Amino acid sequence: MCDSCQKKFYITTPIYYPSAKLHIGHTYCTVATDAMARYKRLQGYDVMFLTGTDEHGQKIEDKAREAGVTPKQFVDNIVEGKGGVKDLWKLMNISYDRFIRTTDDYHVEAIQKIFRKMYDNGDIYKGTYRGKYCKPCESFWTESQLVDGKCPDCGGEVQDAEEEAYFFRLSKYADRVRDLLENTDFLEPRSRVNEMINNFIKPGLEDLCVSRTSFTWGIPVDFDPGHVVYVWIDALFNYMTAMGFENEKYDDLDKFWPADVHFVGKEIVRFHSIIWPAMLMSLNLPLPKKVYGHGWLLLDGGKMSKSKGNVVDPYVLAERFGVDALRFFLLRSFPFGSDGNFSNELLISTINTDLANDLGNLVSRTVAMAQKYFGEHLPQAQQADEEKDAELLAMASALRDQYEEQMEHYAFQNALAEIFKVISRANKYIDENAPWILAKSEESKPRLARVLYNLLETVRICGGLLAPFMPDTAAEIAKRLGGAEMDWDSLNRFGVLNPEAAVVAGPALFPRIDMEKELAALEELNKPAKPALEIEPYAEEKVDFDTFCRSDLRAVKVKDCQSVKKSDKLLCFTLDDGTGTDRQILSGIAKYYKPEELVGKTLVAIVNLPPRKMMGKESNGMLLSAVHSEKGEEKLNLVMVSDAIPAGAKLC
Ligand code: ME8
Repeated sequence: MCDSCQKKFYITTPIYYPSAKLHIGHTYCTVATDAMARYKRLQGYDVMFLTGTDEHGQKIEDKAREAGVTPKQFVDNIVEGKGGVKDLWKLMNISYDRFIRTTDDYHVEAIQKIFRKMYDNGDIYKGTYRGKYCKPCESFWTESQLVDGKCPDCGGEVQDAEEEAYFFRLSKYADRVRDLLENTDFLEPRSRVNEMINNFIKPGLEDLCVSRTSFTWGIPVDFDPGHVVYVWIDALFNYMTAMGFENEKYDDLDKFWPADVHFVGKEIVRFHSIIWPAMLMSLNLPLPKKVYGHGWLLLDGGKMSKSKGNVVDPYVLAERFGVDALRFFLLRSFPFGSDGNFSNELLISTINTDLANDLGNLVSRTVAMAQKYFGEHLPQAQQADEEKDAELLAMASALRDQYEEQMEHYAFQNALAEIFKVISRANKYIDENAPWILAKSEESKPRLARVLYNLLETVRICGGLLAPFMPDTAAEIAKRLGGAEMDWDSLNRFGVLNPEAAVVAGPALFPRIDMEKELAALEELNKPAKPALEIEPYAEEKVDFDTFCRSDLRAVKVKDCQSVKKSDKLLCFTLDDGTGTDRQILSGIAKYYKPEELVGKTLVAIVNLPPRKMMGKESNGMLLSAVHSEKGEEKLNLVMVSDAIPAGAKLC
């Protein structure tokens, strides 16, 4: 097929906010997107699957400060570090084609150009922002949008905010956006349209505040330093900058824009179905063809968070149950457009029922019988038996079309249900035809061959259609069927499998899980880890207050820090203690810190100890640190305080 005739499909996930490690709820949307991308590839589409991370904003700036690192170091660690976002997608077999980080240079430059364009065309203007701001959601709200005075998204406290800011003329696009939502299929499922109209459009769309001055970790407005671009503008345009919009890094915009579908969680539908199209309208750009707002995975009826422990850690779940089983569970158990209640019981019972019993048994029994009764190769099968085979053959042959119908509507659960109807039918067909009885006489061997061929063909079709959900399992099934063809065109035809192909038996695809034992093991894992800390005994002797107050504790800033020659223990600090004269302190902490990582930090020193010489250098005080032991190993952390505390401030 020539390049320009090839069917193209561009799909995206939300770009994740790397403020903490991802949980199974985040994994849900990416697995769904991956299944869709693989399905389209299977159909022969040239697919672009984009994912990435949304790395700016006050929350990241705050978290980085708490962690004592720069915002970039903070996000680098969560995105690229061990056990981070990219590692998780690798583990989950996510076949993304491109990964965007909003801190990538090309994106930053493109956003500056985009902001300027909307300023130049009059859709962004300068004004004063007065309203409410929800810090965790990074969202501005008007008084009327609050629910009981709280953030309508997360229910958290909001703060008063007033400052000079840039605004986007969202109100100008209200009618066009309303028309888009009400009169097209732009937003699905339909229930989300009602939410948007009732909650946001009907109360009236106000202009949107699109810059901030109270923090710096964002993309600077290049023509007005001090302002950073509102994180949602920065984030939403990722879908286009990653294709090359306003940058030279990529050149895929003509090929892939407009996107076929953005998959997004329900709480960010507002941004994708109101703000995003309005900004594209402002720039006269084509709109994405669809936004699909999926539901949440809930835990005990509430929103999931990492703080709920290991049960929601995709690493733990994938390790215990396998990546394919986990992927399958997520899309089989919950309708994509609605919320679903996650539980370990449901996970285990889904694996046991669908995968161990139905699919696993069908594959094992079919392959084992083919091998047992005919050695490696099946003889050419005789004609199908009109009466006995008709239903299975009809179901298996029609399966691809029924599956396609569901997949085209992102109804993953229904698509899988169609496959499992055929799998159940095939298991029943084994019982009806009792191959073990047919095997008893030579006369019925041709019929036996037909029965087994029908089963192998059914397994081939089901395996092929399961591939977008469970890629490794599908590959294993193909191998067991002697390298069976599973391309799209072969999946609505019965009779493709070469009976001569050598089937290969193997271990159970999905061993049954002992529910009780597994639940107990998970519960154990989920108990808060016992503190590994071995705490020093507390001092019995009391110190009177005046004695304590005689210790002069001060905030000091590290101007320089060097290793000390011939000492593997000591670091030599040059400190600003607020007096105008540098203070030198030696500290035996070389084992715990690299000198360069301490420069710029605000530490605490006791400064009225008598001077002491070490390795020929004078030390004037002592830096405070916390020492504890963990699993027999001594750990040390310097006491670091907020950089807002000036050098020389007395601590009491
Ligand atoms: O929203 N169940 O990032 P994010 C289902 N950076 N989905 C869930 C979920 C759960 N329990 N918890 C989270 C952002 N999600 C923005 C996106 S796009 C231009 C910018 C989903 O890391 C959530 O609904 O907070 C969202 O779609 C996605 O995870 C990323 O959330």
